[in-house]
Amino acid sequence: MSRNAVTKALQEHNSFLIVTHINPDGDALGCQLALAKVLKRLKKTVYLFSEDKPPAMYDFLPGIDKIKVVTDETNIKFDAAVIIDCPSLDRIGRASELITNQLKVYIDHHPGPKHKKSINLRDSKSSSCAEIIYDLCLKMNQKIDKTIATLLYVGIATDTGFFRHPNTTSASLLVAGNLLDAGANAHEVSKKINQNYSLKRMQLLGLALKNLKLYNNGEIATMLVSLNMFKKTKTLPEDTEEFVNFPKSVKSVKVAVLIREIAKGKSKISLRSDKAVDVNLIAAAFGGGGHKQASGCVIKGSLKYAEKRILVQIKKGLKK
Ligand SMILES: [Mn+2]
Repeated sequence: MSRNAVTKALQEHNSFLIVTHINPDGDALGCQLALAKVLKRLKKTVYLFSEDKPPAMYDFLPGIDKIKVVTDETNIKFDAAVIIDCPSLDRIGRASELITNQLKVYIDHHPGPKHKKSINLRDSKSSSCAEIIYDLCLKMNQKIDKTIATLLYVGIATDTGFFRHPNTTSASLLVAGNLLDAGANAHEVSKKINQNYSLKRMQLLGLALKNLKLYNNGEIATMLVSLNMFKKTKTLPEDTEEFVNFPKSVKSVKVAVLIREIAKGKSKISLRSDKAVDVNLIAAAFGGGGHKQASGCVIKGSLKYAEKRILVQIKKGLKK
């Protein structure tokens, strides 16, 4: 039902703002760019904005330079806003200032609310938004060319942790297979995303691994990254992407926690779990969110304070 509503809205409007969440990931960026390409084929005007500059590891995505960061000078006119990969406008940062009374189309695979006076395409069975955009392309009879195939493949591959996370389904593998047939190159994508560590990033990982700690009989693992470590290794918070997989790799661990000091007294937390614990609920207790097995939040306070608070909440979750 809502898939039809979305394709109708895409066909009937002439100009679009396509936005996604702060700290965009492979799914967010891949979908933004793939949908933009389809809309441009249909002779629509498309604006792409992001709160944050896309991480450098995604520089290889075709068209990535078309995604602009919102500034005070940003002044655009459009008929409809497509909000991808996030449940609400408070996750898109300043791009929300650009949206006034235009139609809003939400395309997402996270659990979230049904927004009034908007089109809501929310499909939490899909591994990624890329899987949903793939469907929309077929519905609109849009050819999946090599560029679109690559962009959507990046979305599915990164959101499923390269087909390892619990959201990997036969449907996501089938779509990924079709994308390879359409010209995406699995090896190239994996190489560009997974084997792109700089020496300084490896050194940061070394420092972080040194303080990996286990709690609750080994069921919880935490890894802390301080401002000082960033400074010592000349790295940025974006250099910790995927670090949380290391504590998650310890055999006994059910919940892995990466805590990064992003400013003095401000700690950013990434949570990963196996099926035993819903980390979306844990993150929500601190105003964050995400999925059952992957979520995040920010806690005001030092690394140690944030660790203490999150451990209490996780232990509660493990008891359930
Ligand atoms: Mn996603």
